Amino acid sequence: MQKQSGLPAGAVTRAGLEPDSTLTLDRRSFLRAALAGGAVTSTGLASMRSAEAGLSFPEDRRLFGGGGAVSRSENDLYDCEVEGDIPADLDGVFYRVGPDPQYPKPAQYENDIPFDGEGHVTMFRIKDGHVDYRSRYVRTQRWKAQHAARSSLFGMYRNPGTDAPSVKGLSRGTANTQVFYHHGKLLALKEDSPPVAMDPLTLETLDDYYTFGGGLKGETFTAHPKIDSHTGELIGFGYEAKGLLTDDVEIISVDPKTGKVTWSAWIKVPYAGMLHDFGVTEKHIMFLVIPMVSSREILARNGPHFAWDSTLPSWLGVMARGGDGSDLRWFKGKGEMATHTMGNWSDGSKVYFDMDGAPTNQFPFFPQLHESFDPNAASGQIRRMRVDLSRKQDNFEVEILYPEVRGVLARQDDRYHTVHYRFGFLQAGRQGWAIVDHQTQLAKFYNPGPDTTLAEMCFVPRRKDAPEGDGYLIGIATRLKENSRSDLILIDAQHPEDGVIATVHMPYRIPGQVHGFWVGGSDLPEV
Ligand code: V55
Ligand code: FE
Repeated sequence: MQKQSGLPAGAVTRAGLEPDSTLTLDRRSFLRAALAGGAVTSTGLASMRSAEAGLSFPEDRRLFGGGGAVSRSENDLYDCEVEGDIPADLDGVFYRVGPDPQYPKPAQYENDIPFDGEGHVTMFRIKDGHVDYRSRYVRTQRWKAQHAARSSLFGMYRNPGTDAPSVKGLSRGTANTQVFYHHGKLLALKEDSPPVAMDPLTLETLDDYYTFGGGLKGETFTAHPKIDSHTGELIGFGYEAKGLLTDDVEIISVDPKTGKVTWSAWIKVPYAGMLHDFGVTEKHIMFLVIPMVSSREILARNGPHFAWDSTLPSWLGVMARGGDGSDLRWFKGKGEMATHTMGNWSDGSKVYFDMDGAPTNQFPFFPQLHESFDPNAASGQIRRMRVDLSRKQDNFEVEILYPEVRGVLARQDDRYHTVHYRFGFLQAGRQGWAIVDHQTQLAKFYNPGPDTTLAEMCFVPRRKDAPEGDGYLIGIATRLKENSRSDLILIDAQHPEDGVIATVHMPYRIPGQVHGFWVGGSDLPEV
């Protein structure tokens, strides 16, 4: 029954552990986020905020900032404690970033959502079996203004109408979603604003409004750029790129040596919906527009930027790379959710686009316009979208892969962003980290046990030229029975069931994470 995999017999575990697994953030932080949006009166919220009253966050800090709670502490830890053996030839940096609220919000915005905290970057430099840790807030324009004022000045998530008048004209970007390394710069990203460039070794902020030397013309840039698997170019885009609520999308390619923009195009989307991630193949660019929408009316409620409108369809757009976007075609689909690209490729006129997603909204803190949030329908699965550009086709097709694997935050071996790929990775809630193999069509898991939650993992190639999927998964484990202390763990991506190879034992809880990124040592600048 076991299919030929080239892997040792018995190394494969079938999926099928827990059908109802977790959602995008862990369920507890979701519940707290939901609570924070309701009429909470008992948790000290009434006593927080305002400079003259002294600085005070909500009593339960997890109400604020989601799964990562509030850290605010920038640390250096030279030569971390390591249990087990870090492979002697493992050389690189594991970067991660997440929202870490700098100041409590004023009373009228205390139900702001976890996605709005200020970006706090952490890095683990791994070399010769040693690990050095560093964390720094990104010095965004927003961070600097609030630092000087010693208070929150920006209101609700991506709703500038809620800001203090004094910050008009400053970038609202929090740089809290992903860190990405290209042309020698560490880019801290939030999709409502341009990148913030940081020094990859010191984490010093170098440019709080980085436009690739003026090549990025729009006002926004995605948290999920891609690397061309052949040329090393970065391909990225920005939505609402001509300003709040605009239906304009800018797409750019960036040279890996010079950092200059080598190609750009502008397109229009069917409606202003969340475009969190996208697809780039050798030949095509794909956008999935989902009914997570914004509008003047939604913003006028002084809530977060987005709301879920179940009456709208989804639209999959496919265009050629390198052109002017005039060939863009839109294919219609059910109004469903998809957040992160696992992988994608073009095969002649056919394009394949794998994302994690669900039949409905997966973010309970974004209001729904027509019905209440359904946590069961929000459980994530891997969805393969398909169109054949040679056909007269109006709709795109969707297939659910590995239906028993439930999770979010899909990743792959980052060396395969634009080409046919074999291995995908998923943060699969109580199932642990899932590794899916599209060749054998089997899933394997690393399950840390009941007292630990796992953040998103990154794939680390065993060597720069190792075959696809041959390497490690690296990421943060949160020890729930140890006051949520953090460990960095390393497992073999082909043998997750063997357990951890090495644990970097942190003496405290480190800042929360949305996404992480691995950079090999030979790609880093010389010290
Ligand atoms: C996402 C995360 C964001 C955001 C928009 O995971 C979408 C999806 C951490 O911020 O602003
Ligand atoms: Fe993301």
